Amino acid sequence: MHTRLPFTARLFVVITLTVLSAVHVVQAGTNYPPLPYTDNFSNNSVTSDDNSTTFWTTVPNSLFTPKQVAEAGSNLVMASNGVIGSTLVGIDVSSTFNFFASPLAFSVSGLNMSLSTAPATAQLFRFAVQDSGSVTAAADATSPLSSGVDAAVVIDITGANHLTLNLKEIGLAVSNPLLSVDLLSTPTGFTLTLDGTVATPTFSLLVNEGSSSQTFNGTLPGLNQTNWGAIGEKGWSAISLAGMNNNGGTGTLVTATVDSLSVAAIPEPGTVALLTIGTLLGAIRIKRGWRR
Ligand SMILES: [Ca+2]
Ligand SMILES: [Ca+2]
Repeated sequence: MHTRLPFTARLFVVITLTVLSAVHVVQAGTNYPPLPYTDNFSNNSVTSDDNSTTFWTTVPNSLFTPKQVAEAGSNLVMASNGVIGSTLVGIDVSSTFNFFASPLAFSVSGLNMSLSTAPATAQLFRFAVQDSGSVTAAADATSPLSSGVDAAVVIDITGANHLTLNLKEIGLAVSNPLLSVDLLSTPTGFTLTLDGTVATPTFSLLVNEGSSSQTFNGTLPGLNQTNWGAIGEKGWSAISLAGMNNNGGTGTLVTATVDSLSVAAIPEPGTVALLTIGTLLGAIRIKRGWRR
């Protein structure tokens, strides 16, 4: 036999469910931003992007001098005297940052650590594409795989021009680092292209070094969308950027500045082929026109 709950009890249930669903909405990822996306860090507010959308947060949430995450002169400035570092990270994951749905190119320009007082080997800039927001990709500078998020592709660049790429995903054993190289000269930025649309996901990393550049290609073996992020948000990502002082000594500071961050979808090969054919046909027409 069913007993009907008193009105106050039913009201309580309805209110509880409403609150719970509201909490769920708050925690859900975002469909912002549309691609291509660029933040030039030029509005003097670290938590809002150039579109005046509150998109970023910092880790630690409250920063005390000398730690800082700030915007100055249209640059993102991250300073830290410790291994935990100073991080700028997306508040939550974005559905448009899903490299399992379409290959994506993540670009950082204007990277500069020359203002650091820590030794070059202790200077660390960390960039990550990760499966949750408001947390670091990894807990500290000493290990790109320690705690932090469950899944991430992490790029570490030191002031001594050493670059590593690490992959972590819950339940996945990876032979990290997947890439470890001494760059030819000081990097000024890079474009990391991730493609999770293929059976074995791939990365391509173009590193700009002033007048020259280097490209590195590889695979992300075992990386799987089903292990990337929460239910209903599989494959959605947040981005983090951090300046870290990897045991540079008391009183020394790492200052990493970045001019801009952008994310763009890579056209499918078919689209590229069509565009190329279109360009060729156009060129042929122009040439014929000249002959007349
Ligand atoms: Ca800028
Ligand atoms: Ca801003």
